[in-house]
Amino acid sequence: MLSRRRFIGSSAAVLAGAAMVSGRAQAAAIPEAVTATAATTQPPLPPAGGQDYQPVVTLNGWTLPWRMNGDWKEFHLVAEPVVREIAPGMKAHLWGYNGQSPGPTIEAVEGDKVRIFVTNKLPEHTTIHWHGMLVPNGMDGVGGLTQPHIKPGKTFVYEFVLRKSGTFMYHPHSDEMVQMAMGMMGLFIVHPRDPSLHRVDRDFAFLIGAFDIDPGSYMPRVNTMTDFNLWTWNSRVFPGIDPLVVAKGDRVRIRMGNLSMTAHPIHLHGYDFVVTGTDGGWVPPSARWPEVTVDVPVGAMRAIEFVADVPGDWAFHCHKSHHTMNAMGHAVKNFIGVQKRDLVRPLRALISPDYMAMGSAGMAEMGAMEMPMPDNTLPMMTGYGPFGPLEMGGMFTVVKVREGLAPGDYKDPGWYQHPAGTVAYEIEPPAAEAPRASDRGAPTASPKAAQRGPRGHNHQRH
Ligand SMILES: [Cu+2]
Repeated sequence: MLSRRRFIGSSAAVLAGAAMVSGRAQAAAIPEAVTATAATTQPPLPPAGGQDYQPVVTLNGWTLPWRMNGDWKEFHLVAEPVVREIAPGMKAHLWGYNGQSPGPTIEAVEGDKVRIFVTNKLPEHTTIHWHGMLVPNGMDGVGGLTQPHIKPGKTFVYEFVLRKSGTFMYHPHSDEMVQMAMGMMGLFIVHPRDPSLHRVDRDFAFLIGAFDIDPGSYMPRVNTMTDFNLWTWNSRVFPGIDPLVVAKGDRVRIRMGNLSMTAHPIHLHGYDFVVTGTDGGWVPPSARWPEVTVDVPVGAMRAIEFVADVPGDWAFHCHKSHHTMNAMGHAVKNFIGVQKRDLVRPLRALISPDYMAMGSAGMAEMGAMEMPMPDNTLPMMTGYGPFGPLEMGGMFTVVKVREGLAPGDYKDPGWYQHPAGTVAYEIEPPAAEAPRASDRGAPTASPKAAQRGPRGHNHQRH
């Protein structure tokens, strides 16, 4: 999926030999920019050049290839308009880097000298700020404060030494509200120089974002402050977010960075985990405690770890229930208990022939319905599992823990096959009516229940 045209190999070799050439002269040979066109999770990029680390898997994303130039690792980011598939059935016209939003993940090692070329192909100026990283002030990327803005068509070079390992982000600090609302962000992972430190078997990473895109349209509203309608992980929503596939027994890390406008309490089923890192660095073991939900504040990263010792399809989602929904009108009234059936005909005459009487018993029916929708939009709640509709959207995916997966096998293994006798089941007849507080002293049956017979009136409904 990567259109990886070859780097300018000859000039790299020549420059590597010319050790006396100054940084600025070396920088004149810009590495070619590698781009991605698809939103599928790419296999991790194994370490090269004698370095050892467990490479990250960027959910629905990819890692940016680099080249050595002397003792510098060189990367090339291109800020540009992109088309991102948010989920099958919807594409958004965003701004990003190297063909996608978010941009490619940059991966390097503590102590590395990195040189990052940033070419601006946007219609307005931009910069890149290296969030959480310890850089010289003039490399901090704050347009107007630490550097001039990068004008359209121009290329700037950032050079710094990676002073600590951890999970970081990059994003513009230039017309920031607009450029982040348009999807400009990326991950920057720095692995420890000692490969035995903080080692895990599978290491996943994604960025948390939000867009406000009217159904039937393609561009985010960039002035929206709170009322977003697409809650995204790496600019994807359920059912477009790939599963996190892990082998039973693996030590798993999931790194999450939040560049949206609100906090996200991210919840994992089936396990407790510890927060092992923030964008400030690694959390000392003595300061970790077990959790099942971690709130990821705005402008922050959290890395969680657990040992995947229980196979299954474990839900993994934001716990704000509106954030596991796709585009919806917030003016929808609560019709629970209202019998709309008799009103459908007059309402269809009044509103639209497509009007459907919905919501009298809740909104679950929306998870399975087929209603005419505008082009380029997604159902509010959608997706099917082995037992029926999932009624989810937005920030939801599944951690799939399986026995016997080979290291590096991230292929979707399909739905979990539950061992016999381990799935919640229906019984017949229904349980007896519970005693009420008003029955104090007579807990066996109220006089009313006695009139209905031993099974209670619930049975009549079957
Ligand atoms: Cu959320």
